[in-house]
Amino acid sequence: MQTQALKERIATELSRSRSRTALLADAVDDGDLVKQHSPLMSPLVWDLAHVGNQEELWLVRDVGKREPVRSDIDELYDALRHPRRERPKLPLLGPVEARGYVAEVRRKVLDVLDAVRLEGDPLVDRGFAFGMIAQHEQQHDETMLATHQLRVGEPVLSAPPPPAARVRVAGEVLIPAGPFTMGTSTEPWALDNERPAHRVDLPAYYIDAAPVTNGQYAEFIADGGYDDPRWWTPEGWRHRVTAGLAAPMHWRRDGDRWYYTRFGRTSPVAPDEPVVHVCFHEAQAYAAWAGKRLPTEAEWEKAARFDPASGRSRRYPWGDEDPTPRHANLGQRHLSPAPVGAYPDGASPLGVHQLIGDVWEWVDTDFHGYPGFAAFPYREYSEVFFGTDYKVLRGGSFGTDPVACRGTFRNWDFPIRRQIFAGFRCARDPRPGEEVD
Ligand code: AVJ
Ligand code: FE
Repeated sequence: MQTQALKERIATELSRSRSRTALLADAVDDGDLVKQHSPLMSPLVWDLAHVGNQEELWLVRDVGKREPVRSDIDELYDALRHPRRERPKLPLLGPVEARGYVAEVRRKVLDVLDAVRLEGDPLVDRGFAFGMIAQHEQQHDETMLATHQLRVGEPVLSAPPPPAARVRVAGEVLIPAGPFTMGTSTEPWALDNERPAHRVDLPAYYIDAAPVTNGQYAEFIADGGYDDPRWWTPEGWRHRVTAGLAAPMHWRRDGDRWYYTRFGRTSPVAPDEPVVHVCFHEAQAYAAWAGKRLPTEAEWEKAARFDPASGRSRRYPWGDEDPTPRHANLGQRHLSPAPVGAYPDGASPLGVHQLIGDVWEWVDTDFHGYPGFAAFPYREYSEVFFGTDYKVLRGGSFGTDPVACRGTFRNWDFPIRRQIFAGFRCARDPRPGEEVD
């Protein structure tokens, strides 16, 4: 991309992320902005100043070599120093100060962007650090949206409903055996954990054509799935018992009907929407009950990116084109997942639907670096989380912005977490005698 076009794209991405941050922050009054709505989440005003602080650290100081705006507050907004539950007790910037701070940082960043050469140094080559910061802000915007979902009170957010189903999608898709390229070494704004591209050879497997729906999940509940340890791993069952899990988060039963509350509005659970707000253990138990399993991360990515016609891995299930509203339910345009079948134009060549958008999908893989992983530009983005504590999630949700969502993008969380916009789909090995080639 020409320098000027790239700089314009960066400016657009930075301003889009800031509009969303402002919308999510301004939707509540100052009392709600500084208060903690759940021990799992930061006060919204922490996220607000934290995105400004990260922007200052990387773009004002590191890339721009400018004087700090406020070096005295770095410590307060260092996520690894203070767990979320403790953040409301910190001497945080108040609403007026936080808004003033992020605006001042942004003015300087636009000045830096004007002057910078976007090549040479890998930190700025093809605009990487700016893309990283735009994505970082959008990631926090999804976190802020999750905080809104946990907030109690009158609804303050609204959006048009997602599109209706346009095609019937059901059953499973066979992904043929063979190698594919996982990860990327070329996508300019891909983060360190998505790199490098490497070959992975997989045996044939089946994967669900769509995420598991509320209707399907309700059958698991009705069949006593939450009361039968056979479906759960020992760790999952322990958690199911101690946490008293009985249905997805935000579901409530009234007689024989299920209701959920989303962003302050209660309605009957829509049977054809992907289930959301389940933890890894619930996903794993459902899959076992259904006679299947969760896909591995490699299986998910092959289903999403492998093009059987060319043998190549593409950026998205539909090809290399950036996501548009035609392809996927992304970007907080709607405040819920769309029904299964709503995005035929976003399907993969083999007919796997809604891999991108709607709900994050739990996969049965711990968060690790790919072969040849190198932390860049800081260990604290990914590397410090590698190990067996975190499970990977793929594909983004209705709350994820397109700039922070790719066929290679990797999210991760503890397997007990449910406040994120997470669902799943199932996979399985071919059965003996089943024709797979
Ligand atoms: C990739 C969503 C797990 O929110 O914890 C934000 C992204 N990293 N600030 C998170 C992130 C630093 C991260 N996740
Ligand atoms: Fe952050």
